Amino acid sequence: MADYVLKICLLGDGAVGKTSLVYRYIENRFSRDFKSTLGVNLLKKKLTLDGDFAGKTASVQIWDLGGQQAYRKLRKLYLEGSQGALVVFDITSQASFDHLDDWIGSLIEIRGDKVPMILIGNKIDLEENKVITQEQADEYAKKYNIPLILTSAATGEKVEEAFKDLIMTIVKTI
Ligand code: G3D
Ligand code: MG
Repeated sequence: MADYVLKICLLGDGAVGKTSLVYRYIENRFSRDFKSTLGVNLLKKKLTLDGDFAGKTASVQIWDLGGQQAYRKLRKLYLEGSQGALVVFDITSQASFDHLDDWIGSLIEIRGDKVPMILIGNKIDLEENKVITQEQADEYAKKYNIPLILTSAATGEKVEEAFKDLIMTIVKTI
């Protein structure tokens, strides 16, 4: 039995890379052959914590929701009981950045404004197609007072850190 049993979720538009990030974190692989998530994917990861929590174990349930509008009705169910979220946009997609308010708003509405969140700018390997600058992302993160982490599910850059940061933030609030 783990010392902590947590439930976290991934939020953000379709195609920002949510499923790829989860897959990278859990399997440490990247696959282009995924089907886009239809309903909700439920995955589990067990890990050993460090820092002040060294030696403690956590079992983390990761909820990965299809981002499409059709699943909006599922949002409430999905967000209830979430102890924290990775809120993901794609640095090559203006729309995914513009919709962050909507995702964060839904989460805050259900879980309150103290719910741990990390803003993720994914696909940093696609630097040449970047449309959202680091400054824009930083400014947005400051508005909600949440950390920003730039990741690539393709190369694996900062993916483990992103999940770990969220998990540690949650554990510290328990
Ligand atoms: P979603 O779960 O948020 O809907 P997916 O997003 O994980 O299904 O990813 C959507 C597309 O983006 C996929 O490509 C996937 O391979 C790609 N992708 C995800 N993360 C990254 C990344 O960090 N870098 C790059 N270059 N691509 C990424 P396809 O072509 O299958 O639509
Ligand atoms: Mg998906």
